[in-house]
Amino acid sequence: MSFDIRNYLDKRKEIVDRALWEYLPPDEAKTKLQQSIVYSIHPGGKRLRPVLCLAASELICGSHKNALPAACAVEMIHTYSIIHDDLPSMDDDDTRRGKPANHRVFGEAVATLAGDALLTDAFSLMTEKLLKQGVSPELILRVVSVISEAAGSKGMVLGQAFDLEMDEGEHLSVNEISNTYLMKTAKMIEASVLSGAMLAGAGEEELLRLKSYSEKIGIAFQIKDDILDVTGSDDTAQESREKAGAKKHTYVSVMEIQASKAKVSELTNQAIVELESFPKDPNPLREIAVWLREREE
Ligand code: GRG
Repeated sequence: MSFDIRNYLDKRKEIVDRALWEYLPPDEAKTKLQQSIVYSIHPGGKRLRPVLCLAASELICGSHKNALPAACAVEMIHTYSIIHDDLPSMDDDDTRRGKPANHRVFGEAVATLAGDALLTDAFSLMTEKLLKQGVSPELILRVVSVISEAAGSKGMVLGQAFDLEMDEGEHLSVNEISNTYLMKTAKMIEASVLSGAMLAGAGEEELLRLKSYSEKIGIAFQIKDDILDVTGSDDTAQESREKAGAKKHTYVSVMEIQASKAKVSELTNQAIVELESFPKDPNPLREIAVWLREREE
């Protein structure tokens, strides 16, 4: 019987949603800051990063129990990044996920603080839960190190700084654009997969393969995002076309659509090859890579 990826994604998303609801309960959000946090964390989006974290853990040990706090942490960091990304000093977006952007509802100062809080609380919540679950402090430190490095000035934040240069119309080569995507998007995807695998007891060889898998799907995911911005018919795609105008360099503006689609396929195939040594069949990480290549939103 074929693997039902939609059902798999929905079930894992539900688990993440429930855990985030418990970590950040909306009915306890009394202050403006707390309301701003829950506004962006619930109901959230695809929950791709936490689902990858759970899937990587299941691939290694058959369970996602220890990975769940890390899954919530990467989603909280992702949520911080999109709140800040929408700010007037960054992309200056009015909407996110079909509703007004956080700063449009709570103001710029509170939105900035909500992002700051989500980034910091991600680590305190994760370490507290993992310690309670009996995970060793050494392993927790290793996971903190992987996630913080991916989020910070050598990862996502650096990628955002490169992205601002792309916004200014500075001409970048295709390699520079790919490197921006690696930093801005793939590094957090990589940290999601690696943290899940580490908490499941993966060995060094397995981690190397998963690192390569996630860098490839991460870059492919961002190129696919560019493609959907050009071909998509929803409001977000239209808004992003209008905002980018002719100025912003993206993979698609430099390489054109067909070559960009070919690159997404090539990276997806290479990512899947990295999974060959994992005996599990069906392998949800493989199915997620295919789903990301085929997605229409
Ligand atoms: C420190 C002020 C300050 C800003 C930093 C780090 C940062 C802002 C922004 C990161 C850039 C960023 C948002 C990268 C991710 C790009 C991306 C593909 C976002 C959309 O991810 P999806 O499709 O979103 O997974 P959903 O809505 O499904 O969660």
